[in-house]
Amino acid sequence: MRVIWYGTPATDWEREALPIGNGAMGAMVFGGVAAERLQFNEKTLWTGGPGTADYRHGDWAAPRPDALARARARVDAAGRLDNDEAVALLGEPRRGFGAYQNFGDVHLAPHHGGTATGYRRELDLADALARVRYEVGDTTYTREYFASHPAGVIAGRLSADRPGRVSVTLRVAPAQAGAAVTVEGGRVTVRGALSDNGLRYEAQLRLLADGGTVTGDGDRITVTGADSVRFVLAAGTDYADTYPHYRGDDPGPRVTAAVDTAAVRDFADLRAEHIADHRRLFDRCRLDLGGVPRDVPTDVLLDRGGPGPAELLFGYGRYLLIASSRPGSLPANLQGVWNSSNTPPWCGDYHVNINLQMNYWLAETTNLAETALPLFDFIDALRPPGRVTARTMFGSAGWVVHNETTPFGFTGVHDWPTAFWFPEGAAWLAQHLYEHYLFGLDRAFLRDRAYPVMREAAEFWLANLHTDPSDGTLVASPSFSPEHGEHVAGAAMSQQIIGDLLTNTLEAARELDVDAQLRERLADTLARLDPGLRIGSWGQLQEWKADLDDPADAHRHVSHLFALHPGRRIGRIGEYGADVGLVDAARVSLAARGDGGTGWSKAWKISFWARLGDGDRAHRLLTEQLRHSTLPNLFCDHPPFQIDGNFGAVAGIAEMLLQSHRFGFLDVLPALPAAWPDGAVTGLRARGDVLVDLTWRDGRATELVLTAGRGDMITVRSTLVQSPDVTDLTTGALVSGRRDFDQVSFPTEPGHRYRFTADQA
Ligand code: FUC
Repeated sequence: MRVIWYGTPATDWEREALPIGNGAMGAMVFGGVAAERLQFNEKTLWTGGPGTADYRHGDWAAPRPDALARARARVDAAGRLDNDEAVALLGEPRRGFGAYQNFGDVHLAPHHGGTATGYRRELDLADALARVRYEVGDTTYTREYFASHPAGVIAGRLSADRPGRVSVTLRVAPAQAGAAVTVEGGRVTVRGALSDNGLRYEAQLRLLADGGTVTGDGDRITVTGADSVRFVLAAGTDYADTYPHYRGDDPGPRVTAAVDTAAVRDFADLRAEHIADHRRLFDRCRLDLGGVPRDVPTDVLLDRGGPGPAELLFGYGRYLLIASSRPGSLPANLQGVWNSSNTPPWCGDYHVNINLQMNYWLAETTNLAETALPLFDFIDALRPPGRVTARTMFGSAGWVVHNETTPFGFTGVHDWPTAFWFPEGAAWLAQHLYEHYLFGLDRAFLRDRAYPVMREAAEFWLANLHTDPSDGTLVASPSFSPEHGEHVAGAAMSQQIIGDLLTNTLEAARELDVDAQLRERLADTLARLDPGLRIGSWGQLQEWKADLDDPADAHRHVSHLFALHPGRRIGRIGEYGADVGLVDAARVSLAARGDGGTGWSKAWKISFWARLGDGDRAHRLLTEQLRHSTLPNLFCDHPPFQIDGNFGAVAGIAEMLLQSHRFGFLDVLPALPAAWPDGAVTGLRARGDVLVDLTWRDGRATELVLTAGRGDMITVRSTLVQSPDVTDLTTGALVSGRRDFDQVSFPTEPGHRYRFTADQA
């Protein structure tokens, strides 16, 4: 079952309305009987950046080489820098940062009198359709909405099962002051420029009725006695992701072309094209825990618990990523694409000290690699301003981005003591490009897109690592464990992220056989780098170089476990090279942090426990998230609504079912909880371009089918491994492998499918 549904209309945007989106645009559907509302967004509608009164280009990166040298000297001498002092030395008042904006609302007032019965409001995750259905007297009314990526529009249709029964008044209410609304011949146009930065925007809606009469009056259109009514809506701005001006063409012609092309098409065609486009991505991966009864509304099911809500959350998270991250627009922000406020929490921005990264953790593992392309475009666009910041703030090569950023290339700092200093942002983002390569093995991508980004981020750190006078290791200084503690040298997360970047860059350079000199420098630097992996007095993995960790500390960021997830330095027990001492220390630290936290924090802990092989504890965190950090519409509640937790939970579930952190090594059901004794998953993706379909009964795998994209050696660890022989389904032949306890290694042929079954022995 991949439908979420409710027996009443939504009244609350955050808790109840249902999201649709095509990557660039999003809408929240309320489904009111007498007053329908679709709040809508377009992802580039942002204040801030060039054109903002208090913004001066490059201001965030005022040259202060002295400040950095002084901060480092203070840390060297005293071991720490108080957060307010750090801000006084290194901070800048944030100017022209801006915020993600609301575009407006489409209001529909159906005129049918009478009382509605049999009401149902649903979101079909597989077809990406929002539906509303109810009866008034002898007539059944149906509404259907979708956001088409190929057509670039949001489309809706209101119909009845009896002719001439659809009468409705429609108007579009812009959310921006000064917007001009015009209505002409079934077309509503909203046009304006943001007063903050002059960004031009335009939305157009075209309404068409089958039968009946259509009249325009002031700012509204009224349809009377139609068989059905349909509309298409497009929106855009003159934003472009190009430094330093960030402006492109007037959106008017694009928006006109999108609505005019879509309006003349057969609605059924438009809908079929949309469904096919969505299903091409959505259907690739599917989790079945057998727990979603058809007749229980989603809000009731959420209260009941059991495997059903987890199964829905998995499908919903993948649905949300497809709806909020398609090529051609910005990546998913803190709220994906959905935002009803002009002053959203944290500006609805791109936090790169965990949140933006978490948004994409599921992209590769749940077989939605294309949805990561907007992230890669965004990273590319950050490099030119990031270079300016590296040069002016650090006097160095490379590119850098700090704690949070915007579509206008904000790569500097601000002056909030607990969240301003995080020059590791670029290094962490670069990990996503390398992972995209490890999953898909597209060498051209590695050479042309991933490696240049990685190398330039590595150059920044090669220029900025500092020799710690206390032990001669190379450290980041000052360094700040996200939103926790003081400014020190070599906080664990800084060191682990830098280690990850330098290791990946070295691997990539070797793979591409380029940059021999740089490879030497990387290897030398790695040998001297403090790895940020220390075991402290109570057996914990230390968050800082000094043993400062408090066992009673339940801070939501678990930054020092980066090396466990999403890093791979601390392997799972059984993975080649895993250090048992570090694994145990990670477990001690994680247990001490507890099962609480914000939505995204719980989601991260699902992946951590899965990496530690503790399926029941991972499941406990998932249950905590579903019970206490999930709203009735399944949006993750930080609080408030923040989408990273939705995406992080899906990634965590995938991590419970399959791990492949060591290239070529597949760990099957590494963290299956007792609460999911039976289930099946198809289309999970492993590094090395392998697809995995899996069935389990009574907590044990019963069938495993692998599709090898490339021919290579694969090692599989599973309780299913009983003999060294694997069936090649493509040829029907038995392939002889090498068996080692519960692992078997065997050669694969490109495109072939291989099966393991319980009775294969
Ligand atoms: C980080 C987190 C907060 C919030 C914000 C958007 O700063 O510490 O909890 O998620 O990002």
